[in-house]
Amino acid sequence: MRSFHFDRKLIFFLLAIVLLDLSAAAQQQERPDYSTLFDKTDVMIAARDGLKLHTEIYSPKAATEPLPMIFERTPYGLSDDEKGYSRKLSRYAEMIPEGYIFVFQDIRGRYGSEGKFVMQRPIRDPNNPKSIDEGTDTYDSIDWLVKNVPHNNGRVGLLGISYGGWLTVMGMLEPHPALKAVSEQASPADMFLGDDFHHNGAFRLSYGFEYSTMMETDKTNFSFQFDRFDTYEWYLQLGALSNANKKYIHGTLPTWNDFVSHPNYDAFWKRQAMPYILTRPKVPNLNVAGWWDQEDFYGPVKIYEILEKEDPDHLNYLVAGPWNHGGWAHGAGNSLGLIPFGSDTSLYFRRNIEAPWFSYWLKNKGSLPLKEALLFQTGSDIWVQFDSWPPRETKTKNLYFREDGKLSFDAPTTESTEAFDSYISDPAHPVPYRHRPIDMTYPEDHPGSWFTWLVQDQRFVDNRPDVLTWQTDELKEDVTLAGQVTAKLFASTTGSDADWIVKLIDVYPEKYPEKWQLSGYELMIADEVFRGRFRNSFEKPEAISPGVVTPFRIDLHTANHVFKKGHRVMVQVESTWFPVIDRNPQKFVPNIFEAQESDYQKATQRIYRSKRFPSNVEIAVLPSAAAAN
Ligand code: PG9
Repeated sequence: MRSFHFDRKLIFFLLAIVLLDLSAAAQQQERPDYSTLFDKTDVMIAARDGLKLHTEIYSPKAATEPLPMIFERTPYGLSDDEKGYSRKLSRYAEMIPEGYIFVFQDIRGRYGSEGKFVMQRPIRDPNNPKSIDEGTDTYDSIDWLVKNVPHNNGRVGLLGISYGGWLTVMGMLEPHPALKAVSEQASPADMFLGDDFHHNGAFRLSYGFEYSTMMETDKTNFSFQFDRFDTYEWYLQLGALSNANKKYIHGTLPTWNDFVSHPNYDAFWKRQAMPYILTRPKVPNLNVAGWWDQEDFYGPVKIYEILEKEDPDHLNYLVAGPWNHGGWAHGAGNSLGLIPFGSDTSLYFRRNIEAPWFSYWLKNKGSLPLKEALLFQTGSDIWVQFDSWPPRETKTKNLYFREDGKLSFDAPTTESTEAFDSYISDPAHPVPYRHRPIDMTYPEDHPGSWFTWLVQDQRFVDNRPDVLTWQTDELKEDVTLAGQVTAKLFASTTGSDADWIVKLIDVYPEKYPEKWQLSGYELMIADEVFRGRFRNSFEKPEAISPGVVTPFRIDLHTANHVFKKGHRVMVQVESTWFPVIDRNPQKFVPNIFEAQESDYQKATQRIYRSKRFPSNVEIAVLPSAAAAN
């Protein structure tokens, strides 16, 4: 293991920009000398328990009036450049000209701040006046800032991405009166059901292992030293999950130990899950999500949904764009991987949404940049305003799995209950989730394919016998998906537990002159894994009865996408997605983290497609008139 005394995520962004987005790279190279624009003050702010938090304050030299403060808290370091100015300033290029005081802070136990880091520190006991949490640290810091930073106008905006987004939510639960606007961006909402550590109870192995190693080995980011480039091989050789502690981490990582001790959706997961924490919004909040966010897409959409339930003052808003995790914060955003979007979507967001959002609430300037929900529609590459998300005027349609690999809006008519497609799922040869070699999640020296795996061409698994595919004929007209996608499988296994991975895919025409490389491309629009043991309850897993046709309902979340005329719609089903998802032993054991090598077994999976067992993917479709608006 080796230490990195910089913000790896920020460094990734710089690398990614160079390789993926040349115009943004040019911008990056022209990064201004921030020491000519800002005076920097380094302070240690005391929280209510006396513990001190390292904080950097950047005040514009040219200020002519009191200014609001933009506050960002992070566990990843402030990443100062050679002049001691935080590289975080570059992220605010579109807001800097408007005049803000920028404040960046290391959270408790990370980098320059005192104390002990606790992964997603639980909310304090409100009956104990001495208790602290990230919310009180935010409150105490804002209190100090408004009283002590010269020439501030008494208003604070709080934002952050991912862990920073989660910190933003913590800061808005009991907001300081000076907190006037926030933007939660890609915050996780539920680490058991849909964000970084598990999806529907299935463990995100590579992410869980590499992230807890990175965060809990030292105060600064650590990087696990793999002995090979292709981590698919490494995780396969790791074998049963119990080997991680035995061979490598020896019980030293609290988060890993929590994974092992809490294999089900128990109080540990619920106490940090947003449905159990959030009530009504108390400050204006702009939720931001990326359609191809490889870490936390579930989170911001869920947070928006929860806050929307009771929002009488209309404080809750949503933006979603064609981005990966945090992709809106850097670069132009005119493409992701090979997929072009026809315009600079990230720049558009920063200039036309994010900057006006804060300017409106913190400076009383301009008007609100969105009415309710502003979502980029992929496939047609346009921004669409919605007055609710998901929209109310959709109809559900079902894409049924049919014989000979056909996918159809017409339900199967066959009476035979024996109509099914089948494959053998072998934990010794799991299906890779992105094409190999699978480099580590956050590589040090190159951007890595973690950041774009959700847009990788799914043809890389076409030749696998353990991946089933159904697809429609060429569409005769556009199909506009706007809202919920749900897979309804009728499946059986010869094992007593099974994972089901379902992908909804847009298949480009075989000849695609607009961009030849995209001819026949298979682009994932929605995807998810479901761990079969949780089909009746995430709290109490149950074995699957071998050989019995069993229904599984899998939430593939929402999407806003046009399957264009001439494209096809495809669904793929498989039972492994390795190593982002750990291998299900396929034999029911009480705790998969304690499974033995011998518990992992092959299983024959059947996906049924008869009148009685009509496996399908249900999509919310906008009628054509509404779609055209
Ligand atoms: N996805 C990261 C994370 C957030 C919260 C908890 C754990 C991991 C991140 O990008 O910060």
